Amino acid sequence: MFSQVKDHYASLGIDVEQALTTLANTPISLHCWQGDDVGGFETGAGELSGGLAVTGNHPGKARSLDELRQDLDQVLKLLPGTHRLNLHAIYGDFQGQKVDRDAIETSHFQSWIDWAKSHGIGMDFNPSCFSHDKAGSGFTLSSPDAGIRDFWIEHCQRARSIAAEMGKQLGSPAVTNVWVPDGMKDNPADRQGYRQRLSDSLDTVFSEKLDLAHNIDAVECKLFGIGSESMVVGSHEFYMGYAMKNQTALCLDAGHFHPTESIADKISSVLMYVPHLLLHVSRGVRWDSDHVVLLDDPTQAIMQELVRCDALPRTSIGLDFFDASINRIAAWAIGTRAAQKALLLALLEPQDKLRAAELEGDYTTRLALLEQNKALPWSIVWEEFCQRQDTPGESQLLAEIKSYEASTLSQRS
Ligand code: RNT
Ligand code: ZN
Repeated sequence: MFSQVKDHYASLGIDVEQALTTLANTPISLHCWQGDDVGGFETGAGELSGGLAVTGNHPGKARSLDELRQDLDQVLKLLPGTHRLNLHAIYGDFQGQKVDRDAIETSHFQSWIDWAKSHGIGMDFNPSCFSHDKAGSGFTLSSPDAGIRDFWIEHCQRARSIAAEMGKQLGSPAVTNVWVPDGMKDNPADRQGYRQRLSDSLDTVFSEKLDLAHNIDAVECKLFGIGSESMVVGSHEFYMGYAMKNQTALCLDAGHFHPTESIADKISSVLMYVPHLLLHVSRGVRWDSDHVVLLDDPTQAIMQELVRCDALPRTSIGLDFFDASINRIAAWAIGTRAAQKALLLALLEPQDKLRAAELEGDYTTRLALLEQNKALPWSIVWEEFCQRQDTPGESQLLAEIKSYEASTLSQRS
């Protein structure tokens, strides 16, 4: 069956083997925070804040580092290809000690680095500028209080050094993504003051030059959050300007724009001026930015742009969603696989023909080819990919998840 399908694609000018090789070589960075509802493992951890909210109480949430690793092991078995782990600073191995954010060190993350090494995967990292007393006012790096700013600057600087050490030990640069929740519920009187302070703080955070072979800095914007409806200091314009000026990577989160605004259209523009792109593949629904990724039109559009712009070598693909109303392993696996399926579909487009038709002004052919492509038997190619990678196909996925739920998740109470 597969070989017939492959021949059919070949007759349309599409190289299936090439697509599968690219797919296998494109890691997705798994966000650790889907496993425990963005809780983390700090000793005496406080409430989730910074406008982040997780709803649902499906049983089986990881309560410890060991449980989270156990879950990640399971998720990796459900995913074809080789992936990465995207860790937040609050997920350190703190061994029951109270380690404040301005005191984190590589030693607190060494067991994660070892874990990643044993799996042969890379890591990415994030300072955690939320769920903390010193973020209680809603401001961190842009706070009018110099003491608060300095605290978070120290945290972010340490996060970069830890990430560089991860990258060095694992032989693959860690992308360190700075996202801060800073913003205002109601109309500010001095937007510019906040933005100037954020810019100055970031300059200090990034002042130490790190080897790009070990660490890549990224900054993430947001349109609004719960409690920051009127202004987010780190808006799209702010960070696009900052990333261009300072040549950092820019993070685009699919859920951080107006509901009809697509990040797909931004990729070709942004990559003209910034060296690297980080994606938080996510799904916005009305005011929420973090639903489980689906094989839907926005996700396909993102992957199409990455392929059509030949942007994969300069893009890190991460995920960002958290759903506690369903089995968390299922959320991870289904969301990641949806992103991979969207990428596969994009890799199976007849690019040359589409471009030729477009350049000739033959938009009829362009439209017809795109529609025809949707009806091609791509799912056979996906099943072949899963089989070659020794991972469950679509029809086996749920049974695997249910069996892990019965054997492991349901034992956690
Ligand atoms: C929040 C940002 C950010 C966080 C994670 C936990 O709106 O999207 O990326 O979701 O860092
Ligand atoms: Zn995000």
